[in-house]
Amino acid sequence: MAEHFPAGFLWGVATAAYQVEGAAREDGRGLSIWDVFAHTPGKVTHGDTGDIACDQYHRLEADLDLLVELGIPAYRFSVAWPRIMPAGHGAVNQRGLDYYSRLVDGLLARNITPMLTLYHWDLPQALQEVGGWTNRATAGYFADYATVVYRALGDRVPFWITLNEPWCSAFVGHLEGRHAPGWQDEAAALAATHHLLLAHGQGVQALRAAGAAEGVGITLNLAWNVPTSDDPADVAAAQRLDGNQNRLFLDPLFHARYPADMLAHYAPVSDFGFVQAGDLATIAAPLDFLGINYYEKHVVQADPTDPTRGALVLPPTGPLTSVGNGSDPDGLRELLVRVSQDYTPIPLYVTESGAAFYDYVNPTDRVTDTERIAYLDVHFRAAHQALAQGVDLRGYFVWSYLDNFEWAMGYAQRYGLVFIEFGTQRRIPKQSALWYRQVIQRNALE
Ligand code: IFM
Repeated sequence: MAEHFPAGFLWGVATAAYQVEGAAREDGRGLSIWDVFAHTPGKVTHGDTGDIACDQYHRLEADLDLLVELGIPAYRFSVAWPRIMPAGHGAVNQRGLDYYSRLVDGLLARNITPMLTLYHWDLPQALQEVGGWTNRATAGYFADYATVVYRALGDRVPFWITLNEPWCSAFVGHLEGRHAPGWQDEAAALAATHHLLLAHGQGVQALRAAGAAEGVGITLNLAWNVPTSDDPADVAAAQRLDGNQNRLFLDPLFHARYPADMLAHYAPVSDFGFVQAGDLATIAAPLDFLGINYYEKHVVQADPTDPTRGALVLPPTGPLTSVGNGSDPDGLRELLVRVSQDYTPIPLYVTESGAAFYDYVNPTDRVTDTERIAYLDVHFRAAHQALAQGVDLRGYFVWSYLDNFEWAMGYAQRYGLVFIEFGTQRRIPKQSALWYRQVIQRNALE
């Protein structure tokens, strides 16, 4: 029996500016923390950078035409803050706005719905030099930037996502050091968390003031954490990971408070003195939708040797993706149900879900990525089950449209529905892209 999705369910694909655009030094774009990080020896596999990436900046029309050919109804992209405000605040670079205006017009002319993310990790380097996300002022600059972008594109873009995955910006960037700015400082990660959330809240205020009566949201990457046993130590470890990655963001956004267990857990490193009166009310301003990115279930074991959260994520079992993730669609269903039951009744979108595999172009010039089809199929089914359980899920965006710059893993990992031959920039739709087109046409799974 076919599993049908509701009429109007929004199917799409997603990308982010630094991962696909290239043209890193063109038309007045300023430097971002990722330009600096990627150009620092040893930070990215093979020394790859986003200087050229998929060259979408120069190949925009062809990439938009390919979306039509693949039958994609919605495109989630991000705006590069340093293209719009090269110094992070102050002077606006009109050529940057013009590029995104062309992108949005190009989508609308092709009947493709734009979903815009304001911040997908490419902080202007000039702001990093005065503390980046550990500096409270960055939140205010973000709100100014949001106003500028909304004034330019607000009449044409129906979906506005303030931040993509603030957990990664805060913790992968400031504690693990695997992402820009590459710090390893837990107190800094916590300050960054708060200032990112504050930027979101002030950004929402700015968007509303500029006229966004609807279509404003944020995207969180949530993980499903389950203890490996019912030993209380394992249960507590799973709770800590859940607290760090999920509740540290969901609670302030939807309950206007930081979780008590996280405040207690982090007390030795931070007193959360960066939280000022009124901040939590700003952060918890009503939203119109929530984006959820889902990639991982964590099976968690207590680990007293882990200095940060006393937890070990056990290696996943079963078939693995090329970045070593398992395929755990149940986690997606569980998260969607949990968020809608415990946090918010607003519409949800899966704003990213996908997998990297060792794709290659075979002698008949095809990419037969059957693993990706299987992965997407079971995750779409999980989304369908969540709908059946009453979740107000409105759409699903596959990560990613194109193979692209996968941050610290450079071009070594391929998440795209479309294969990119990076030397020539040739685009080759994978079998999964053709399969996805059929899912979208039928609005159903076979
Ligand atoms: O490529 C990233 C994306 O930028 C944010 N979410 C996860 C993806 C895959 O790692």
